[in-house]
Amino acid sequence: MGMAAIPVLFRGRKATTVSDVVVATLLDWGVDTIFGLPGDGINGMFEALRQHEREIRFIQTRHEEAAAFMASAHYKYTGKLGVCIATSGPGAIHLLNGLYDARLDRAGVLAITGQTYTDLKGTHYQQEVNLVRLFADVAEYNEAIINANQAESVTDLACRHAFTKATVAHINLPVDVQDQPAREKLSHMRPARTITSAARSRYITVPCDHDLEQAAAGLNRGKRIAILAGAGAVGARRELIAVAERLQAPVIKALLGKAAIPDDHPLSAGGLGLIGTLPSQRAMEECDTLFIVGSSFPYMQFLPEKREEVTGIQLDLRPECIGLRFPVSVGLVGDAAAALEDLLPRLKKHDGRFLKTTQKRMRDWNQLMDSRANHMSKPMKPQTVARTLSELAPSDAVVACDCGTVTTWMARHFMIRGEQKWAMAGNLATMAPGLPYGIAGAVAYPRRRTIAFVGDGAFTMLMGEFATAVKYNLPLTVVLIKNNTLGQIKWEQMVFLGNPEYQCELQPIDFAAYARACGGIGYTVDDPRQLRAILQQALRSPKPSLVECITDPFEPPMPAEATPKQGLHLAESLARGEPHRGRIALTLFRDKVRDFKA
Ligand SMILES: Cc1ncc(C[n+]2csc(CCOP(=O)(O)OP(=O)(O)O)c2C)c(N)n1
Ligand SMILES: [Mg+2]
Repeated sequence: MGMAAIPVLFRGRKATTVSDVVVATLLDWGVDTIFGLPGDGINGMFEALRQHEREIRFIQTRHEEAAAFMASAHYKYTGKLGVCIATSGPGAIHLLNGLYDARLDRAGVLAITGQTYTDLKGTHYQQEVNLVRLFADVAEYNEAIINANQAESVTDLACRHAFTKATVAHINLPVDVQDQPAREKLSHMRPARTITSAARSRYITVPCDHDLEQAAAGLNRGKRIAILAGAGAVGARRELIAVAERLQAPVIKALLGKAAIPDDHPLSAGGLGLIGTLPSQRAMEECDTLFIVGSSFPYMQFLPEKREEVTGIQLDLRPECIGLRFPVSVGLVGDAAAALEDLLPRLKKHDGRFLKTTQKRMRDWNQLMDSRANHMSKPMKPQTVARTLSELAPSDAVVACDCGTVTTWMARHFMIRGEQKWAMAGNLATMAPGLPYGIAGAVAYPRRRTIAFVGDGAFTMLMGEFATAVKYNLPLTVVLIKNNTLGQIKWEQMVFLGNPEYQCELQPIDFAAYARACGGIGYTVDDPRQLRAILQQALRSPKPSLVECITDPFEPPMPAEATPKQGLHLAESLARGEPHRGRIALTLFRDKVRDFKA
């Protein structure tokens, strides 16, 4: 195929095949990194990528799911389009979980997949899966390229959708089409050819004056204002602080908004929800005005209960999200930084009583958290690991967190400061992205240290990617909480349902030895007195490192304020034959005694 093809000049580059056209179009969109794994359904594209290897860095993963997570994280950390590529059938199927993560958290990702030969399609040929149908739910733009003349426009539009709408786009290329000459005879007379371009516009959405006035009036009437900041507020730290300062409003952070303002900032009331702080919960209960900035925080039971008595005001980039979780009287549609800047001069300085109350509670809360994290006895507490890591992490560290009890420990005990970046799979809340996110962070920021905080269950799902980190010699440290259990679910079975745990125990793995087997550096620590020195070493390691932290499996990730019903459920599960009831009762009792002291 394609031997007789003569290169054509395409956007200033030589293109011989359709694959060259696709790659040249990606370059035009500023794509410099691509994550994936080859296969016989996508080899034409790989030849084009090989020819452009100096312009696009290829990161070869061990599993396509990881490639999709990396593309998602690439967008989350850098704001640049993430691209992943996989072969037809199985490779493409593997991408799906990572693509759903991107879709749910609004990360701009393009997925490129292969397909069987056009003349065999529909004949039950090997690896034939209808990928356009399969991707229909996850990809907002979703097209097969079946004709050479489509390649440019479809690739342009896929990039445009993914990038400008922060969503998932998918293009699917049959094997034979990948190798076709870059230009075919036109199949129709007029118009000659659809012309698209990679021209990007730098536009900023700002709310209109009328809405800003309304919002300011509502906020100026408020006596006890709470701000809920989410992912949309992350790029607007300066503006958010200025507005919160003027309103004397505590800033409560949804987990995706953890880096919106530093955790040690006097305005911060920490996180919200099951993994949140008590002061933020109290502020939600007591506020008369709730200002939501860039968040669609899903757990509505943690938002003010007395909806009629609380004025809701919301700022979001997407008009369809206004009023999504809480009734609002004013919706500001726009970019958080620009809108907050426009809002500021219209706001009057508020009285600081409500903020002071929250700040006093935060001091108590932080003391309680310190007491939970400062344990020098064995078994080591997972909180101690998160807190010590927080103290040692460079102020420009790139941080990734997986899903599990590890999320609670990081949410509460890792204090974001300085220029640290923070990402995780928020809305999909899937296990396994921790390591791939860490890799994507380290690829994008080779001069910083990237830290992936993961559980033993989640890490095991995509642990092959540690070899990827070694292959590219990335400045990555994996901090692994080894409790030999699917901790989060164990506690949910007990505390939410009152059942004894079932199928949560994990067969232990020597993860430090595994890290070394991959060619990286592996440490094991079970003594909190050695933790600091080992973490320090790992964070400076010249090769990718993994610290396996053996921690207390009986440490419960309890909500800031457990309900009596949850206590009852736990008691029930113990009574109904929870295998570890003795240890659990003891741990809980110790926690209670400590809390009283604190
Ligand atoms: C792909 C996937 N499967 C299952 C779940 C349900 N789930 C959420 S957390 C969790 C346990 C995680 O265990 P581990 O990684 O060991 O972390 P730990 O909770 O022990 O800290 C499970 C099974 C999920 N969120 N995603
Ligand atoms: Mg675990």
